[in-house]
Amino acid sequence: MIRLTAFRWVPPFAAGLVRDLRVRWALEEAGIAYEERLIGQGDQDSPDYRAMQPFGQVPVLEEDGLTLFESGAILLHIGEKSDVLLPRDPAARGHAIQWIFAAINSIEPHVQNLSLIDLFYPNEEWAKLRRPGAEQMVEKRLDSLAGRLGSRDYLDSDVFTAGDLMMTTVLRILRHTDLVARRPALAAYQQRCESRPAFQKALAAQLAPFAENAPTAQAAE
Ligand SMILES: N[C@@H](CCC(=O)N[C@@H](CS)C(=O)NCC(=O)O)C(=O)O
Repeated sequence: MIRLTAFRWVPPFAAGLVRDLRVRWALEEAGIAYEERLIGQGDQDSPDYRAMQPFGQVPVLEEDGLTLFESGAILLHIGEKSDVLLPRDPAARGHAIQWIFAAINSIEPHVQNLSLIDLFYPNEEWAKLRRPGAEQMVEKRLDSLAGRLGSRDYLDSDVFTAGDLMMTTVLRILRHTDLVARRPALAAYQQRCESRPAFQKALAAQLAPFAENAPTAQAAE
């Protein structure tokens, strides 16, 4: 059975955004059962874990002796098992893969940059100076994305693919802003993708251990 490594607990600002969500969602869309291995901060630097994930991050997928890190690579791997994620038609498949890369390569770096400034360094002088430019870059990318989406339901056609899955998880990182909400077509698109039962199951599965393992006030002292 597939084993997915995820965090046992993260602070609320990260809950629902951790990148194993993409993998859980893909597995749910593909109808593939999995078990989870939950790790804590101390585990990230262990030699055993670094052998699987050189950067000490999540997610990691293990399947029949294969170990994979990088959510994009994992999504492509799962996509091979599911026509829902990667359509059989070569052009549609190519486009789905194209949108996965667009999400993680053309949009996520800017979104992540803004999120780091806002969530980790909000009071730093350099961050206050950098933020307007960082936000402008995100706006530019979102405008282009909204322009391309137009009145379509999904990025490439009227059918959901792994490209939409990845793009939705990237847009979610902006939830502390109104940048998506200010673009109604994008907001509706995100909502459309998130209303899929597979997403709802994946999100609930990521959040469940966080609730169970939340540090108590006493332990946090
Ligand atoms: N490019 C990697 C990024 C993975 C990543 O950023 N994981 C975060 C959680 S969303 C993490 O493990 N952060 C902890 C750390 O970097 O120490 C992927 O897509 O899998």
